[in-house]
Amino acid sequence: MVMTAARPVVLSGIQPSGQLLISHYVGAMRNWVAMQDTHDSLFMLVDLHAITVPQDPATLRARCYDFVALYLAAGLDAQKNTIFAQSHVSAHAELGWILNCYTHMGELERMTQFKDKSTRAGAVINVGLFDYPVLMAADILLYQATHVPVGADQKQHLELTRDLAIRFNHQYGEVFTVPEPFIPQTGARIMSLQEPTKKMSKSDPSALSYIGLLDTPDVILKKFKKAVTDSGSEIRFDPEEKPGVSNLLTLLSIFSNTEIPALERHFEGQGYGALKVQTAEAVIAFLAPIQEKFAALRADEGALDDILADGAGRARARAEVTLRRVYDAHGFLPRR
Ligand code: ATP
Ligand code: LTN
Repeated sequence: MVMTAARPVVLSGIQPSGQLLISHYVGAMRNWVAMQDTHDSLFMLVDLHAITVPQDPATLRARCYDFVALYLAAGLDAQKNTIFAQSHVSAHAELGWILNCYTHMGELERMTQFKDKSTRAGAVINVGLFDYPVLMAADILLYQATHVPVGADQKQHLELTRDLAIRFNHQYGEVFTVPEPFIPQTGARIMSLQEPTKKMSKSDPSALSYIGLLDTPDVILKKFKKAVTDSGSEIRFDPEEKPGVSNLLTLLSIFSNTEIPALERHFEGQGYGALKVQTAEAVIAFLAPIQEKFAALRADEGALDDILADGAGRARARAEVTLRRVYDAHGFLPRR
């Protein structure tokens, strides 16, 4: 029998609480695609997390199909990866409950995402929003993930996941793998096009602040043309002094696959207008084939359901193994 070394396990997900944006692609999905050949990988539609803020059921359902089709269109292969919906695997909610019993209130009170979301004007603060990072820890620990590819904003949640795993293992032995964040060197925090000191985000009330993966070329060009830039006229990468220009340079660098110093030389003597138009053109060209594939995939919801059913079956089998060990560690009676 040939023994093959176990591949590192990668797991990540995005909440279908708004459109998928170029920032999600750059901060997270790009790495998912890059890791699928070398890692044992699971990618989720994090629908249980999405309802920590109010969602309209019909919109959520449609958006979930959009997400799966976009995951595939962006390059994830349903054969190589386990692609599934979090709500299809009940072990997530079950382990989330268990981990609640090991999480301190103060640890959750410190979370910047909770502080941001709970202090927004008109925010309804439910317990789920507070508890969000514990469910995320359950998502990761259930599969013994070694690497979690996310943007910089998720680092604090991953630190909590690691702390919970270490705390649990200390009490019960080596039940969980302690995961590492996998955060890109460039593009880990893409900024809003309207307020370049804030991160680009799908829940931003201004659609001008973000670019959706499904935005049309006209809309993309319009949004980049309206992007807020900085005082002065020089095109130079300097996130402190020139956050708007630096954000555009980061995007252009990633979507045109050109180093930033080369871009700075290219734009010598040119104005902000040229930078905006060329960034828009690079994004439009990059998204065109993804949007074309998306249209074909999205048209067949039955096929997308099949992919999710297959993914959930595989995920469930793996998650159950961890959950049984956790229940057993507590002295719960065996299920016959
Ligand atoms: P919401 O506004 O609903 O909180 P969001 O737009 O901030 O959502 P998330 O669903 O929290 O996005 O994030 C999905 C993934 O994309 C995570 O890995 C996250 O780190 C990454 N990500 C989110 N925003 C950015 C950003 N501005 N730049 C880079 N990566 C990002
Ligand atoms: N909190 C993450 C979404 C998320 C996630 C996960 C990411 C939920 N569970 C597990 C990685 C691994 C966010 O992006 N807002």
